[in-house]
Amino acid sequence: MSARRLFFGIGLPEPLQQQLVRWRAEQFPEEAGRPVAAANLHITLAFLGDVSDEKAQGLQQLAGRIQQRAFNLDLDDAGHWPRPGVVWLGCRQAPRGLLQLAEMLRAQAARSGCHQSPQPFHPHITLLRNATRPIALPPRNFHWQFRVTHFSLYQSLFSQGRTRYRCLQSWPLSE
Ligand code: 2AM
Repeated sequence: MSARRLFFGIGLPEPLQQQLVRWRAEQFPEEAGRPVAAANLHITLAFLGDVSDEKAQGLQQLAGRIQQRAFNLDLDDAGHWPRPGVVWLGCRQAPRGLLQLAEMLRAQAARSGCHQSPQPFHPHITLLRNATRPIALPPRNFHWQFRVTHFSLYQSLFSQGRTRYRCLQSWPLSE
């Protein structure tokens, strides 16, 4: 049976992706880690793993029933997780709408048999990978805000040494 590697997430507006990539190039030396491609910058809400088409359909139906209001997201925090080698951007105070949305998707995923990490949800945008060595983080004088008006289901594809995320379906949040 075919299975696809899927996750629910929030994409970033393209101009913001471009801004973040420019800022990252100014702030981090090349040897700090492997930069994530601009088009791949996103926030994961629930990682599903390898999922059959049948299970994916069920999860898509459940996602369509979620009723959640749009919210603003402030990107004003950054950090480094040396063990997975991730440098990330996030928010000092995650909006309640974001936490509720992730909580619902993660609960639906768990009930559908997709293993969910027991670690608390820490919303983040991965900026650099393979960043396992100590690194100086930029001063926290940055702040971007964007409005989250929808969430999406993505397929993670890996070919010719590159990861690409394909958006399979999006669901609007109410205004
Ligand atoms: P990361 O950026 O912190 O690595 C697609 O792989 C997305 O799902 C990434 O944003 C990744 O988060 C997230 N993810 C969460 N748990 C994962 C896992 N067990 N394996 C791979 N990716 C995972």
